[in-house]
Amino acid sequence: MKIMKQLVGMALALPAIFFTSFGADAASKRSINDSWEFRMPDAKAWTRVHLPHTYNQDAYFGRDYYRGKALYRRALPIDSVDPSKRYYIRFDAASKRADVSLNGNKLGSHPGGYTAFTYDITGFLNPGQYNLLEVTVDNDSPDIAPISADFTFWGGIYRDVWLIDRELQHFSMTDHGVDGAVYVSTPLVNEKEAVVEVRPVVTNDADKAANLTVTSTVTAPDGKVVATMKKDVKLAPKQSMQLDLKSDKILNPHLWSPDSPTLYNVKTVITDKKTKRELDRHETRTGFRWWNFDGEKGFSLNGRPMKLRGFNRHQDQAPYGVAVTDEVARRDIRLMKDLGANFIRISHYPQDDAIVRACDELGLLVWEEIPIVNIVYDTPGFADNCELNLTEMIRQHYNHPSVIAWGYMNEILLVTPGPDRKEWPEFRDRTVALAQRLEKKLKEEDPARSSVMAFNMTNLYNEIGLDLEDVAGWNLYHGWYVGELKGFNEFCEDQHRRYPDHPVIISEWGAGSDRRIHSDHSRPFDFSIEYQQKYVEHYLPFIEQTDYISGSAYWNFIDFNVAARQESMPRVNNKGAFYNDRTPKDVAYYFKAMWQDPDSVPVLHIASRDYDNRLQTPDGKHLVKVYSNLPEVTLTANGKLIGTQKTDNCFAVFDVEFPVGKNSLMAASSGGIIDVMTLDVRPVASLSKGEDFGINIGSNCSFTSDLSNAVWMDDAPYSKERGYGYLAGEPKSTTSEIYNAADCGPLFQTWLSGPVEYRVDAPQGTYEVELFMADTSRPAPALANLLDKSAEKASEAARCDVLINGNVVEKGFSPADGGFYQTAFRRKYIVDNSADAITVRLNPLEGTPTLAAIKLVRLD
Ligand code: GCB
Ligand code: CA
Repeated sequence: MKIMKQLVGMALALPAIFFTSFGADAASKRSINDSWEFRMPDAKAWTRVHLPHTYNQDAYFGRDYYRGKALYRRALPIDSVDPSKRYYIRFDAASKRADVSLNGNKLGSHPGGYTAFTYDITGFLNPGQYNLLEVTVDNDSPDIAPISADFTFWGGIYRDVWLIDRELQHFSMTDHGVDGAVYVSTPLVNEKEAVVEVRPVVTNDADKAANLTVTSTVTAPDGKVVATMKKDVKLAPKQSMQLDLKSDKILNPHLWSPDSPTLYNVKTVITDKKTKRELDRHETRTGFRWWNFDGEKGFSLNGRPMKLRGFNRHQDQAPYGVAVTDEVARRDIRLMKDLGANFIRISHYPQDDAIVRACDELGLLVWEEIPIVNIVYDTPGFADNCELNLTEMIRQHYNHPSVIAWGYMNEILLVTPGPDRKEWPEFRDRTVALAQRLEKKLKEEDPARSSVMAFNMTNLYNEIGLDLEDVAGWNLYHGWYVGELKGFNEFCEDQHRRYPDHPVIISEWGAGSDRRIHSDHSRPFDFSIEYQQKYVEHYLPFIEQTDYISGSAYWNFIDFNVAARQESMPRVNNKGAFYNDRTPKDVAYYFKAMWQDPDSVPVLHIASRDYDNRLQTPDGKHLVKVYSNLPEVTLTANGKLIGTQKTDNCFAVFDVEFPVGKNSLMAASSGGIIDVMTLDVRPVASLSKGEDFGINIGSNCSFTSDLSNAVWMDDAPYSKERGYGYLAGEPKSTTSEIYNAADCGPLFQTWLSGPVEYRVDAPQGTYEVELFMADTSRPAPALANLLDKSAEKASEAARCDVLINGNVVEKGFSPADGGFYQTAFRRKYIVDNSADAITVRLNPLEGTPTLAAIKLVRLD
C-alpha cells in the first residue's frame, strides 16, 4: 500500500520516463544518470538531481561534514519486459554503503564506496508500470573502509548507473560487479611471442539446457586477427561455468609500454551452437608487456630498466567534490602524461573505469588499491568487506594492461596504538592477520600482478611481518612532517642496507604550498611556494639517480579536499603539483623538465606564475627561477639581457632588478624555445596616505590576500635598513585553523609570543594601527556562548597590557575573552605619532601574549 502511494507520487514527478522504452533486440547498456530525485532523511521535499552526485558540499565549509544516510529514487525506463531477457542495474560506485530496492523489494546492500556492484532485477520488474528504484546511501558505516584517513568520505551516487539487458545465455553479470565476466590475461609474453588466455564465465539463465559456442578473437591494432579460440559448452538450466581459452602463440607481438601503449582487441562471443545466433558479446583490450621489480636494480618493463615517474591521484574537483564526469578523469591522466609521467598510484581507493581506461590508452602504469588506511578496527564485518572490495577491484579492473600492482593497506600503523601501549599486541596481530588474508586473496585472484603496501616513516612494518608483499611502498615526508630533507636520503639508504632484496617504491612524498605565501628563505611547513619547490628539487634527483628505488608517486597530483584538515588552507591538503582546478603550479614544470627528453619535449618555464604580483623590494631585486631540461637558459627582462646560465638540476636562478610596473620576462634557449610572462611589481610598501602597510609578524613569509591583494611583509628582528621588526618576542606558529579569519588565516598562524616589542619606523602623523591576534593556547569551544558568564574572562588565557607608543590602549587584555580561543581578533586604534616610529608593546600579566600581524594606514 505504501509503495503504491509512492508510485503515484513518482508518476506525477517523473511523467516522461514512463513512456521511454528499453530493451530492443540486441543486448543493450545505457546510463541512467538523469532524472533522479534526492532527499536528506529529515527533508520532506525531493529535489531533482543528475548523477554523478554527492551530498557533501558541506565538506568545503566545515570540519564536521555530514556522515549518514541520504535517499535517492528514480523510475526505471522500462515499459515492456521481454521474457527472453535478463535485466540488470549496475552502480559504478555509491559511497560508502548502498541499500537498493526495486518496487519495494530489496535487491541488496553493497558495502564499499569505490567499487561497482550489479543486481539482477529481472524478477522484480512490473511490466508496463512504474518501476521504482530506491537507493539509500550511507557514508558513515563503521564496518567499511576507510574509517580514518586524510580525505573526505564523500557520500552519494557519484559515478554512473547503468541499465543493462542480456539474452538468457550471457557472460555472467553477477560476478563482483564485473560488466560481463570475461577475464583476459597474457600468461606468456616476451619480445618474440605471446599467448592470450581468456576465461569467460558463461551463464545459462534459461529453464532448459543450452548448447553454446564461445569464440574469442584477438585483433591487432592494424585490424589483423592474430588469434582465434573456440570452445563448445553445454550448460544445464541455471548453470554457470568458467571456460579457459588459450590462444596459439602470437608471434612478434607489439609490446605495450608508456611510450607506445599498443592495445589489442579481444572480442568474445557466445553463439547458439545450432542456430549460430549471437547471444552475447564482450569486447575488451589487452596489452603485451611484462615487468619486474628488483631490490637492487629497481623496476623494468619489457626487459628494460624504467624509472616509475608519477603521482598519486585523488578524484575531487571543486565545487563538485567527487561527483565528476569521465571527462575529468581523462583530462587528469592527460595532464600527468604531458609532464612525462609513466605511472600513477590510484590512491587510496579504486577509481572510475574511465581512469584506468585512459591509463591503458595513454600509457601510464598503474598501482591501484583499496582504502584500508591508518588503522584496522575490529568492527564486525570490516575484514570481510575489505576482502570483498579487494576482490571487486581486481576483477573489475583485471583486464586493464596498465595495471601492474594491487595494494591493500596505507600507513596502517599511523593511528594504530604503538608498541608502548597495552592494546598494541591485539592491534598488531589483527593488522598482520588481515594483511596475510588479503595478500593470499590477492595472489589467488591475480598471481600475475605485484602486491604492494604503503608504509610510513618507521621500520616497524618490517619488524612485525607486514613486509609480506612483493614491493614495499614508502611514504616519506622528511623535511616536511619530520626532520630535514636529507633525512629522506638517509632513510632510503638505511632501508636498502637492511633489506637489499625487497623492491622499494616511494609511494608518497610531498610538501604543501599556498599561492599567497612567499619567502626567499623558505622553511619546512611555512607553506610557501618556494619551500615546496625546494623540497621537490631535493627529492626528485635522488629518486631519479638511485637505482634501487623503482620510482615514485608524488603526493599529490592536485590540492584536494580534506574536510578535517587545517593548515594554511583549511579543508585543503595543498601538496598538489596542480591546484585543485588543475592549473599547474610552477613546480609541475620541474617534474616536466626532469622527466621529459629535451630532444622530443623541450621544457622552458619561468617559475614565477605562482608569484606574478609582488611588492617592490628596497633594492629592486627579485629572484626569478627558470625550470628547463635544456643545458642553458638566457633571461631577458623588458627587452634587456639579464644573462645566460647553465641549468643545474633542471633549473637556473637569476637575480633581476625590476622597475615598478609591468615587467616582461622572456626565457630563451637553443632551438628557438622561449617562454614569456608578465610580472607585476607594485611600489614598495609605504606609509604614504592610502596605502596598506602590513607585516606578517612572526613569519619568514610574506602573505598576500587573494581577496584584496593586500600584502603583509615577512618579519625579522628590527634593523634600521629594514625599518621595521621586533625588538622582543619569540616567533611561533601553529597549523591549526584560526576561526573567523576570513581571507587572512595564515596571518594568525604565525606570531611573536612573550613580552613583545615591535617597532615600525614612521614619520610623524596620524595613523590607524591595526593589531591582529589569536589565542591558540586552547581549542575553540564547540559552542561559544556569549551569555555564559564563566566564559567572559577566559581563565587560562594569556593576558597583557597593550601599549602603543607608550600609551596603554588595552589593560588586562586577552583576545580569548568570551571564549574566543583559536579565533581571529583584529582591532584598529587611531594613533597620533609624534615620534619617529610606532611601537607596540605587549606587557604580559598572565601567560604569554601574542601578536600575529600589524597593519598601518596613514590618515594624516
Ligand atoms: C600520507 C597519507 C595521505 C595523506 C598524506 C599527507 O602519508 O597516506 O593520505 O594525505 O600523507 O599529506 O599527510
Ligand atoms: Ca603572523
